Amino acid sequence: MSKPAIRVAVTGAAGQIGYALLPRIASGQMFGPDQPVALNLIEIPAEKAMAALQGVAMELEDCSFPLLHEMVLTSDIATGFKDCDWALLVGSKPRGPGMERNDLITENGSIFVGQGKAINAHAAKDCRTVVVGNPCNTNCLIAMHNAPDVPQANFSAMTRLDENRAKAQLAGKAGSHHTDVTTMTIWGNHSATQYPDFENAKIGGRPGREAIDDRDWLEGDFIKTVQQRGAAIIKARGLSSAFSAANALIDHVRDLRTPTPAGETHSVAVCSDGSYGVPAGLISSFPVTADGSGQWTIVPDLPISDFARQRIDASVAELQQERSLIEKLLG
Ligand code: NAX
Repeated sequence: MSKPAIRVAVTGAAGQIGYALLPRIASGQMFGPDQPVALNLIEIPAEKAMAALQGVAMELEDCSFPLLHEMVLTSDIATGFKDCDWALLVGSKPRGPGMERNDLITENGSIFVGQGKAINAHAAKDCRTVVVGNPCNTNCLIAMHNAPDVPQANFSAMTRLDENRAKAQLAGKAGSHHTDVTTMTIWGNHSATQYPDFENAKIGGRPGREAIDDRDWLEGDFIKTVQQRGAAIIKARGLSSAFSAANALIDHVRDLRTPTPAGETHSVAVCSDGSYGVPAGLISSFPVTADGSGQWTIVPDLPISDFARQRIDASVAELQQERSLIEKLLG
């Protein structure tokens, strides 16, 4: 007999990332090849967005995915989050002309108040929420605070795309394959202040800085390239990263549900417990392992050099500043 379906709510389902993400969830790449899924697809009520969502649903139907059991299309968040086991919060407003990052933070923040409350009221009791919509760390903080009945450990924000980008850069420089790069941690905020930790990364099992004997590149171009990769893609494509973001979300969810292989870690922005000097309660990216039962742990005791400390502190300071802008949304 087949397993009961996992119900997955996806906001921004008619957007670019949604378009690249949904067929991969429906074909089993996020939850496994024998796990049926039901999709709650959530969009804004605008006629254009709902029409686009209908089109996406038609395409999903036309794929005849064996694992796709049901689709609910809605702009009502109570319906959208009803009984969902996973809430993937992808949708948010893009930055408009003349809009400052701070305006974006406060404008988008209110979306996550409503979504947090709706998850609290309507989702399955053990619902897991992943925030992708930017600024994802702070939006996750807002959603988490507005869902007080859901364990804080069930909330995370996505820095896996940054990890994957960093692995590709290190592998390229070392002349290795990206699968040879392990324990590649992104610390802090999913923003241009994030710190990709080359000192604790391994390439072919060797410390990254031994495999790449070019400290200037590691401290300079490597960090800058990873931090600025999103902007470089927008410049080249005229649109922000989409299928690489969808791919990272597949990796993020799959690796939170699967036991982490010995010696490996994944970058996940989770609620800090004060580890590594990151103030408790901030949603900050850490190296994380999962045990396969839904529990995750921040990897303890990694060495943090003075160089790394300064960069982590700078990114955490940005998270604190973002938090101060939306304090009133935390309920
Ligand atoms: P798009 O503009 O293509 O799509 C966003 C969709 O969200 C639109 O269809 C819009 O109607 C919908 N939407 C807006 N507000 C909503 C709401 N309140 N409820 C439901 N739906 C809503 O953007 P896309 O390229 O798909 O990117 C989505 C988000 O991901 C953006 O905030 C973007 O900045 C963020 N990203 C985050 C990344 C990460 O690594 N964490 C990387 C990729 C991406 O930049």
